Amino acid sequence: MDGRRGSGIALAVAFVAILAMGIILAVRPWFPSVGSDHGVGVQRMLLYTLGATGLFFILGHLALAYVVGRFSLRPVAKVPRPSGRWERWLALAPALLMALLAEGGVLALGLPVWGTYYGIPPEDALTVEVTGRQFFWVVRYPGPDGRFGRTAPDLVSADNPVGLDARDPAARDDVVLLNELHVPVGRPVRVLLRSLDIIHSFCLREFRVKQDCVPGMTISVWFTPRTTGTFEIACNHICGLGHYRMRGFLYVEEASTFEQWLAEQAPFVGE
Ligand SMILES: [Cu+2]
Repeated sequence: MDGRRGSGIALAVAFVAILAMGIILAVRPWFPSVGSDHGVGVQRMLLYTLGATGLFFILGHLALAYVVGRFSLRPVAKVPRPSGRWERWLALAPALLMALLAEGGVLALGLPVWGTYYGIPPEDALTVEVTGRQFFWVVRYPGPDGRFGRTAPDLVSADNPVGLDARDPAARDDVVLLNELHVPVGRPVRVLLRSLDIIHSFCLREFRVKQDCVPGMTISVWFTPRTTGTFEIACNHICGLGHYRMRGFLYVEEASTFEQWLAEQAPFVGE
């Protein structure tokens, strides 16, 4: 087999692989639809990353196929060797280009979204607290007073999943639910994330919301849901043998439906 035939076969294999990848990409929708404002920015960043790294992946493989096809069948002594300096540049230039295009692009597209998502939400935001536990989510609304009551670890029990302190006046109207989060559509929602045991990860994939819940910390993220419906709240961090069943539901409702629902919820302490 001569060098020309070898390179022909290598190129053919490379093109078949690219064609197969293209078909796979084309027939399968990759992402769930985007249901939040900041999610559009997250999506843009993900697609940019895929495009940039995908482009380098294909270029790298074409270069590899070319070199393999062109030089593999030649005796080693006849393969031209570049100078050391030229070799260093050949290694450095793609790395620099990759850093500039892929990492730089991700930072340019992602940092503003990051700043918004972790920043201070608008005044009219609804605040809810979500606490991860093995293996369920505890959702808490502050009630009409707008203040969350005090919680304490030693008050946590089977009947008191976040350890709400009934002696605190701010706790008396708090609403506590398990695996059930209701929010109004079109209004910013601030989620305060906590964990009572180990690290969990709060994930609303349609809204491009994902954040670890870390014991000892309260982490705030906010998003504005734009689509009504029922969505899954997944735990995105393997958190033990029951991780698979750590699953809640997010109900995005019209504002009036949400307000009515919230008004019907009995305060946790009063039960
Ligand atoms: Cu978990």
